[in-house]
Amino acid sequence: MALLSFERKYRVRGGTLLGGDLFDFWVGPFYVGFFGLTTAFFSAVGTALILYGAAIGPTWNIWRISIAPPDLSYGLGLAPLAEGGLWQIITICAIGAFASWALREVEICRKLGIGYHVPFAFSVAIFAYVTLVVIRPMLLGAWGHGFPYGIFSHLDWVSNVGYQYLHFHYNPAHMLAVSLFFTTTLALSLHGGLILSAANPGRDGTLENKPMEVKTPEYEDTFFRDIIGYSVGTLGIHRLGLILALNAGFWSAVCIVISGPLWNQGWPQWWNWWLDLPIWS
Ligand code: 07D
Ligand code: 07D
Ligand code: U10
Repeated sequence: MALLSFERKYRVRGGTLLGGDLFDFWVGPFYVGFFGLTTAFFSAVGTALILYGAAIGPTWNIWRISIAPPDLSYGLGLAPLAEGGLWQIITICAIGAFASWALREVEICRKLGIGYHVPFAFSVAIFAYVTLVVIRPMLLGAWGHGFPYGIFSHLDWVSNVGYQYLHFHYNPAHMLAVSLFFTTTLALSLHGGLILSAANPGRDGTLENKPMEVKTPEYEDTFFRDIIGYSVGTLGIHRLGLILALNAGFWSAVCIVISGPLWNQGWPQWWNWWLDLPIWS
């Protein structure tokens, strides 16, 4: 079914979580819904506050604009706007916008009668962000442990926090997260490569040089059986890809939330448990 005729069939009322029929309409290609309005609201307020923060700040250089969280001395209290209060309100707007976006995805899934896999996956990214700016700062007792909102300044934060634990690569959950990110790109490149090789197998190499036929999943399975002895299957690779990617985000959240709340020495020292095993003595 062509996209436009499918949209005519699909663009009917229903499936909303909140607001009933009131916001159940589209603007151009975008489904609106109650959560579309809340997304627009939180994004507009958050962006306006970032612009205001830039206006009262020292630079309009896009790389260097930065909205910093409050000083550690404010603890978990509220700070004046120019001293981290903006960061606090922007954080609320960001969480409001991300959560609204996820719920708008849920409403669209309900309308289409498909599973909630995509909003679930986005929720893992939101969880990583909330871990950085809410959960870990609360466990450490100060909003000042959140990262600043700026392109270069957030990189400075990552580097500084990394060196605060001497060598962040020795964080075992960071190792797991990094390996999962690498595995995710490996899996996507294998999958993208395999699908294109079967869907667009090229020309037959004869004088006529005719395009060859699209190959079936049996060919895809056989390629991996021949090369590594096993094929995870055409549905399986999507399950695997999702599980790898979600775990990359999840273990990232774990690696930062344990840095400080659970372990406050350098990460290399954590490995002393190995040297301390009783079997060596
Ligand atoms: C391609 C989808 C499109 C999204 C894009 C991002 C903004 C920010 C705001 C001027 C894959 C849009 C950007 C809306 C503009 C202001 C105030 C997604 C795609 C194109 N980072 N990070 C980037 C964010 C954190 C780290 C780039 C966000 C943590 C490192 C972009 C968050 C840590 C590097 C960016 C966030 C961290 C980057 C490209 C939130 C650990 C880079 C992102 C909300 C996770 C890279 C200059 C990208 C870079 C980079 C955005 C959080 C580390 C500016 C929105 C604190 C080491 N980050 N980041 O392609 O070039 O994502 O930086 O948590 O090297 Mg970051
Ligand atoms: C938080 C983004 C959430 C985004 C959301 C959506 C918009 C809308 C609109 C485009 C989690 C935002 C949307 C704004 C945009 C439009 C229209 C994703 C988030 C909700 N590290 N490290 C990680 C590596 C080192 C350090 C994670 C590698 C050094 C610290 C990942 C290397 C030191 C932290 C990772 C490396 C160090 C991390 C990041 C290599 C520094 C974290 C991914 C090869 C000296 C962070 C939860 C992530 C973390 C993190 C990878 C090196 C420090 C596993 C590959 C040794 C302090 N590092 N790292 O989390 O775990 O994404 O955050 O050297 O805090 Mg690291
Ligand atoms: C996949 C796939 C697959 C496909 C696919 C894909 C995965 C096999 C079949 C998809 C993949 C791709 C297309 C590849 C490329 C994608 C990426 C690399 C990922 C990254 C994506 C991007 C960088 C693009 C990001 C773009 C976005 C998010 C769009 C931006 C949208 C907007 C700005 C509008 C958002 C809509 C909202 C908020 C809801 C509706 C609102 C409006 C329409 C605006 C109007 C507003 C109102 C009516 C409300 C009024 C405002 C209010 C109340 C607030 C006012 C407040 C004030 C204070 C002013 O597997 O299959 O193919 O394709």
